Amino acid sequence: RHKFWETQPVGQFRDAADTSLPDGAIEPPTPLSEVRADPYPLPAAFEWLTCDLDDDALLADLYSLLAHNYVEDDENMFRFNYSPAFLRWALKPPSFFRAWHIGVRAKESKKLVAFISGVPARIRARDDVVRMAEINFLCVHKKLRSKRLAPVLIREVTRRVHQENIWQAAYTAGVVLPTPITTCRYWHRSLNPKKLIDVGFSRLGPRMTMSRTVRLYKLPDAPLTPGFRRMELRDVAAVTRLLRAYLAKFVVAPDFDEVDVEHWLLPQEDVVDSYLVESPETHEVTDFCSFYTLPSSVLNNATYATLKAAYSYYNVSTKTPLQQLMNDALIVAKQKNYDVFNALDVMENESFLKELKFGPGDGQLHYYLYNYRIRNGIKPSELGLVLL
Ligand code: MYA
Ligand code: JJ1
Repeated sequence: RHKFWETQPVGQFRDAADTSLPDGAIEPPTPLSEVRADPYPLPAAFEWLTCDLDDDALLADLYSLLAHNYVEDDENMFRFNYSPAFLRWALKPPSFFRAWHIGVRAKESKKLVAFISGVPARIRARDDVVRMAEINFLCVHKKLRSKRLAPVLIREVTRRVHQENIWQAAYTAGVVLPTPITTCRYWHRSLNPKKLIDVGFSRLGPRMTMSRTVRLYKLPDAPLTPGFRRMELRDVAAVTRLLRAYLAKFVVAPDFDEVDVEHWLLPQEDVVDSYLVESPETHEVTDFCSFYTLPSSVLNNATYATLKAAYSYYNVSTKTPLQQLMNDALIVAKQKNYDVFNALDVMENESFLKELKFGPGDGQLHYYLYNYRIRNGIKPSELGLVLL
């Protein structure tokens, strides 16, 4: 059934019932001298290209490949449209490896036709902090689909990760592969319901008019919690303490230090936004919320070309109730002209989704680990990891 995935060190569907297999690495590391030294062969018309994302022309080519060929919804109405600035942020975290930004181009035209990337991360599974690669942005041009290029890209990124003495990876996909550690649902909170309905992202509910719908999703003009403000560089230490304490509660979560927090959570316009609550009395940072910006192209609509979507990222509440904190996140997103606020049912998100008028989407997101078994998997609420 899975000619490629059956050959890989991932949980196999046939082992699902076997409770004797232990948690942890599925196969041991091999000596670095045994890691294949040269790139896997590509079909003759193509060549590997290690991408320099500081090169604006190359970044524009990657942006364009993804804007035209990356992930769509099940009815092909929308396609993710990651911005160049977002791609640079996502692919150049602290200690990134340039060799893990892997393109394939046509030898003759030099056109970029496929891509896969990894970035390094420390991810904790139960009490085991593991150096991993986070694999993302796997993309093959629409004209080159179903030619078994994806397995070559995956083997090549695996080889380059192994060369750094890293033997595990984390990734997400909309498709079912062997074997998810958990399966999450997307939830959506309308901020601009009229546009969402016009582009076919959502529908007018039964017995609802447009004006009733607009009223239903109305939000205040400014955040309600006293002390709610944008995160700044001076907050990195406090946010790191809050986040580390919170993520410790989950079975699988990133192990963030201050360097990671500065990169992944310090606000960058139209890339990532973070807010916190600073107590007006004690000036203590007690709560934190964040979202990243991922527009989608609207395919085949005469009026609108893109949807501006915010995606819930990491949120921590110790004093402000999570529901109130996320309501303030919705308010700032609305003020910044986002059309929709999306969230997965990870961490404690279930506790606010329905109350804040999120509705379940038609998409699912499956989470995977490579060469790491977690017996029986976990529940979405036990997952403390959000990939971009
Ligand atoms: S998920 C986002 C993936 N991208 C898209 O969905 C964009 C639109 N689609 C495409 O560009 C293509 O359809 C892709 C497949 C490139 C997805 N993850 O070349 P093929 C397997 C893993 O003939 P194509 C993300 O970025 C499929 O089951 N495997 O197919 C995370 C089959 O294998 P098998 C996938 O459609 C990526 C084989 O590929 C996926 O032309 C994590 C068919 O290949 C998928 N999303 O191209 C990658 N889709 O026969 C794994 C299909 O066995 C990382 N397949 O069923 C693993 C860890 C590596 C590092 C390890 C370090 C230690
Ligand atoms: O965005 C998604 N679905 C939308 C649009 C559906 C259009 C028709 N297919 C959706 N809308 C309903 C919203 C409604 C708002 C008011 C309240 C009730 C709900 O459901 C879905 C997620 O739900 N997105 C996708 O399908 C995109 C792909 C998701 C898989 C991503 C794989 C990522 C790989 C990462 O590395």
